[in-house]
Amino acid sequence: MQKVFTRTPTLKDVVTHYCPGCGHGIAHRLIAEVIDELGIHDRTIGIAPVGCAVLAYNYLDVDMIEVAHGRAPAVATGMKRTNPDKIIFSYQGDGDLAAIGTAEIIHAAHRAEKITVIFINNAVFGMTGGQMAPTTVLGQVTATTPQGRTANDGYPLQISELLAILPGAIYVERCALSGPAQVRKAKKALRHAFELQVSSAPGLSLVELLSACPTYWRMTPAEAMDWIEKEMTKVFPLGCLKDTTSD
Ligand SMILES: Cc1ncc(C[n+]2csc(CCOP(=O)(O)OP(=O)(O)O)c2C)c(N)n1
Ligand code: SF4
Ligand SMILES: [Mg+2]
Repeated sequence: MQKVFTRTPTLKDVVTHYCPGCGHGIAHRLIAEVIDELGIHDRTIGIAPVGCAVLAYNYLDVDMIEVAHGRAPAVATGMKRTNPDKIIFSYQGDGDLAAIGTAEIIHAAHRAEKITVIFINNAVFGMTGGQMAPTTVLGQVTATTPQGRTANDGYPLQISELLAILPGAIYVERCALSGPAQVRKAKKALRHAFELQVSSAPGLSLVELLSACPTYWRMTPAEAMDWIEKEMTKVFPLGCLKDTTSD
């Protein structure tokens, strides 16, 4: 019998702790596929975040380290500068990257660090119980905005747009893990981001992935996918915000 589908080797054959319908598992699989397709398994080092993906090193079969909340771009800077032949990626949630770690990501991009950043935007602090994140959309009910977020709580932070204006950010794209067509686009974007680092492109690449958190959105997995496409993309439009490497 001919084998037509198999687990990509960099994705470990283990049960994950993620809730049903969570986007983290999809993101992990895409990253693993890209690493295997590019043949960079032996020289890739990942940085796991503080957040629901804190155990990412249990699922991705590459060298990985865990760093303090939000500090991944600073640690990635040191790793890449001392090991320029390695492929360094950080994996960060919106609480990690767009709240406590805002300074680190902005300055890493500003310094044009040659790293790849994967930014999982699920519009909440998942790990700590679904509190409002900087990316929570107006009207969204969270543990800390029980009546829905208002402008008084701050407007949703569009961090990819902010980063795209920095010369040191050479590639910034926003995709969504909301269905097969969007997942395929997300994989293409992740592949491009890793390829840029493989080719020693002179700056930082970031792929933002709109990602479901059915548990704290209080939705079924199917409703959560729908909500990404109908509501989240109004605030976080999909597409390539910047690619200095394309014609
Ligand atoms: C220095 C520090 N401050 C706060 C926390 C508590 N904390 C743990 S995870 C987290 C937010 C995680 O949210 P996000 O990065 O969006 O990841 P998600 O769980 O949604 O994937 C916070 C505030 C911490 N662990 N360390
Ligand atoms: S709480 Fe949300 S982000 Fe965390 S594992 Fe569950 S669905 Fe995923
Ligand atoms: Mg989050």
